[in-house]
Amino acid sequence: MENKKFMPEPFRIKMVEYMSILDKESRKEAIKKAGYNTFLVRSDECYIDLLTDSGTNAMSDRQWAGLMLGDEAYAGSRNFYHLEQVVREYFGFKYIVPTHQGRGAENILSSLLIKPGDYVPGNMYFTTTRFHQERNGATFRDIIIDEAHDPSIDLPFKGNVDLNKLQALIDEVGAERIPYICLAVTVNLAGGQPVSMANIRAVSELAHKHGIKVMYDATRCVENAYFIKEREEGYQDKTIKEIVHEMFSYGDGCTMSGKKDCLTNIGGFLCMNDHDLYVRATGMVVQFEGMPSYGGLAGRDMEAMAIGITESVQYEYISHRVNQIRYLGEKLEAAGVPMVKPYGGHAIFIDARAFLDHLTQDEFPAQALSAALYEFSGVRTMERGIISAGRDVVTGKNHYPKLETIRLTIPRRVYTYAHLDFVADAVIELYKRRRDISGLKWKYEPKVLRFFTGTFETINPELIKGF
Ligand code: PLI
Repeated sequence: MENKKFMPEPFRIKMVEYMSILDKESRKEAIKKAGYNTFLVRSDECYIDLLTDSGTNAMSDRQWAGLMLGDEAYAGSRNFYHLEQVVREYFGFKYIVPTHQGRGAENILSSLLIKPGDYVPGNMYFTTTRFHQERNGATFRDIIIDEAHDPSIDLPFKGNVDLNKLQALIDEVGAERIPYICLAVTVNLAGGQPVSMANIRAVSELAHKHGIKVMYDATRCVENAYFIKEREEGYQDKTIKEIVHEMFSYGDGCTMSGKKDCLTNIGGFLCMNDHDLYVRATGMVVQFEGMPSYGGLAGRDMEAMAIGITESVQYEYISHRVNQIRYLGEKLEAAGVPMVKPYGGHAIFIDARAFLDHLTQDEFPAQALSAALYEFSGVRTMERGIISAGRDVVTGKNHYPKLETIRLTIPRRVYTYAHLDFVADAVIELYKRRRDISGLKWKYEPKVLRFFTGTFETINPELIKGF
């Protein structure tokens, strides 16, 4: 029985949180009031909330118990030393600087390593990560394999770096203008796609040959390790902990959003092996986050993060997590819903361009689909397409990403297979009515990270005709 394809949740429920179920008219009003931006819908107006897996994790009884062990001293909290010990043991980096969340670490790393005119290559952009790189004067260069931009290509390691692209950049601008490579494991915007250990090793070799640092975006590193165990020759008998440790052994440091794979609701950190960089990072953290022994976090949050890391590498936890995504993906695929393949580690990405093939990219198909799914069912998702991609900082023109998707992001340990059945039914029903969905146009376009707070109007009189 323990070999069933979809084993039930590997936890039982000790505390419950009731969800809101709004009627159709209230949902229509809510999404209109939010300017057709699901980021601006109130949490109480959502039924199943798949906006993000960031900070939405359910903590375990052990983590809640850990909160009571919070040492809220301004300096030298014992929870910091616990976190430091766990990160050293599991990630293998020498130094750790806690931050309030991932972008706090990105801010410090980018400010310390980038000079104006530099280039930062990465395996696809992430919104906040690229923002900090550009804010410090760097140009981001996408060096992911071409296949990652095609939703239909099914490859085991679609997050891999194209080494020729990396070499070409080094030849073009010179290694001295590339302070580091940002290597994301997994790649969020490619659909949660993993990087193979062989590719990590090869990137590290090439980068280090030219004196370029390898800094991981470790946000979803446990999910990456799970895919390596499942898909890469030679790793089947290794533990997730061993694989995570090996992945990081090839690099120089990382930024981490603890709100994802550390199984907490807040927190992050920056790691490095270089002592000088660590000293400079502590100089920055005191300016922007707090003492190097808390970095914007309460002691209890650091404790929860330390415990969360140890739980995240448990096989029962991570295999269930990835299988939940797969379960939802298989249901949608059976109904012909177009999706990014293969299914990633944290979310299903629906191909909004194919779903709403009557709209052009300038009519914001992903934004419209995300709004329509909310209106139709109360399920909240996130646009990951032209709105998230923003404008070129130099020309001011829109980026036109090949991937125009909505992300159905599964929070960790929060929803059950029964919830996913509801989500699948909602998407499949909406797919039958896809031609009724209107495109959108801007009402207010913010200058920075516009997807968070931008608002829209429908092009047709109704978002979903006749609904
Ligand atoms: O949200 P932060 O500041 O803790 O982390 C920023 C961040 C960095 N890298 C990656 C790959 C992320 O996915 C990420 C945040 N992601 C969010 C908020 C998400 O919804 O995917």
